[in-house]
Amino acid sequence: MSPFPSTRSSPETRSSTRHGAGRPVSRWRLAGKLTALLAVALLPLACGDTRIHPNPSASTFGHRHDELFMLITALTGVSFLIVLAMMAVPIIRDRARPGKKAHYDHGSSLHDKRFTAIVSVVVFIVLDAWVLFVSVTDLREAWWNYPPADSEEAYRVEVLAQQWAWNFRTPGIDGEFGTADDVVTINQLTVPADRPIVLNAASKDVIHSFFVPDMRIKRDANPGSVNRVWFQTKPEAAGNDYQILCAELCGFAHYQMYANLTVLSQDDFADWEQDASALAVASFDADDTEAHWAWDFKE
Ligand SMILES: [Cu+2]
Repeated sequence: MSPFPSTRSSPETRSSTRHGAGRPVSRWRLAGKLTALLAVALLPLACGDTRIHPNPSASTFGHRHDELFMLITALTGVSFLIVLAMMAVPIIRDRARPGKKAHYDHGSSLHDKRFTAIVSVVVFIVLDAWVLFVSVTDLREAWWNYPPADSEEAYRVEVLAQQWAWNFRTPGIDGEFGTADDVVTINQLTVPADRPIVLNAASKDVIHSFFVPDMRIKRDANPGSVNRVWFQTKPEAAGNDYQILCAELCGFAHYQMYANLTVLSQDDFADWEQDASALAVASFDADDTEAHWAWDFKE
């Protein structure tokens, strides 16, 4: 028995062959419709419609994320078009026509094997290796390039996630965590512009994910461990507010788990920190153990 299906026409294929041979125009009509659909889908891109883009990056290294995203989109997009073209050629060239005899090929000739090997190697080197190289460079030079542990300039924040809110603790004027002047807030984080912001993220309950789309940062907040992430805003971000989201489906009210990030100019921030620390000291209650969460900051 041949492992291949019988090439004898069934009534169904006979009728479709007759249909295709008798009215070849219908395939062109189908191709026309598909092309029109593709054109409509790509129209916003051609018009430069910005609604499909996120906000421009407000952090100093966010553009690297956008460039990598565009690179991957371009590489996969071009590959997709090449594959489509390679499928379209035999579909059109070898379509059913009167007198056209089908040719069966197992694709196992030396030429076919060589072609497959070359395509595989090119795809691997051009797509995978290129994307890997850019990604690792970006990680080394930006996302993993944390400010030094003794950096005076870095502003440190402890982030404690819970179902379904973000708790923030900043060290206050004394620069020490776990003291009376710690500024503790819920769903509101205020930071200085154009200074490295180093965050420690942890969770009280389940896995959450600290996500600031406009800064192009995202880091899981896990129970039982502390994860670091950092960013630095551009100077022009001063005076703006940005969204902080949870990017991990963390339960019933996950969709409500968002906070506000306020970026102040360095002068405004100094005033704000002074006032906030004074308020924290005034309202400090040594017996309120629930409010005294803090950990040794992980540099
Ligand atoms: Cu969450």
